[in-house]
Amino acid sequence: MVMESFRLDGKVALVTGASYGIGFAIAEAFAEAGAKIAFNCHSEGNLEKGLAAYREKGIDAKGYLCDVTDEAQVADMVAKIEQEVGTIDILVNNAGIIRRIPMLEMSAEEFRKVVDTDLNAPFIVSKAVIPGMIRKGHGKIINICSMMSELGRETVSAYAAAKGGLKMLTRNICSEYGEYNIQCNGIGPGYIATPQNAVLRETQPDGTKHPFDSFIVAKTPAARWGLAEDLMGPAVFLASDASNFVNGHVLYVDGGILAYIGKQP
Ligand code: NAP
Ligand code: GCO
Repeated sequence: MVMESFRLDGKVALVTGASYGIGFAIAEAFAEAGAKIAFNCHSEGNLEKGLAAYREKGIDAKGYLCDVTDEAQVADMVAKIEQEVGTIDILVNNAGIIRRIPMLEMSAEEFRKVVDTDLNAPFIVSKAVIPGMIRKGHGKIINICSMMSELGRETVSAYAAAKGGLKMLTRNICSEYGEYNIQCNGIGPGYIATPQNAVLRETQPDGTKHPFDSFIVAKTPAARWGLAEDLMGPAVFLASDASNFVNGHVLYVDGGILAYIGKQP
């Protein structure tokens, strides 16, 4: 019954930063596979918008205001989810930020803020959720990594350092908790068209495409930006029993970027 192993019926999933964007698409896919959805963000306005968006999709998601970098808020959120939805079976550490600043112009505070959100927070949230997974005898943690878990580029030093660290945190959670039937894997999206990179896709004043837009299309064998929907199937796979012997792996969903030197100009 291999197709049954991809179902998430009866499972409780927490997707952080999921009022829109990649997190929302992953949570939508989990709901379609049968999971109960909890999500958070850290702005009241986006929480209401997110709840409305889930309702529009017919999903009874529970939303929580929580800054994932704040241990007390995370502990409070997890406790509320356990009371209101159930003990968490699936965690997606999706919440994240990026600051595109040349390193010599970036303050240590700005660097710390990115690392705090993109690396320290997945540690904090995973630490809050793993005890419940151990009690239940199973768990799935999916860390949303990046091309920058493998590659650098100008202006994203903090983000690349954090996402590289997140790849290794993924492997370490696998190593430390695999014996409790907890699988921790990463998804490494390529360039996915979301608000996070809208600035890199803006049409230029002369009506031409943003140079970065053309650059990414030339670097991607699929010759297109990814869509959040492209991550739905891989996320369901890594959240389901179909991946119970997959652990410590980062699944790159990038249209082939990491395999490709790029189209000749
Ligand atoms: P996005 O559109 O910028 O959404 C980010 C989400 O994270 C928002 O819901 C935001 O909530 C939430 N968030 C940020 N800081 C938070 C905090 N301290 N506490 C709680 N929530 C917080 O980003 P995205 O493109 O969907 O990306 C989602 C994840 O995928 C990120 O980890 C990103 O690094 C990663 N990723 C993105 C791409 C891409 O091309 N888009 C590719 C690879 C990896 P608010 O709305 O309340 O601010
Ligand atoms: C950037 C982009 C990337 C994507 C993603 C690629 O400025 O290069 O925002 O960092 O967000 O991480 O996988």
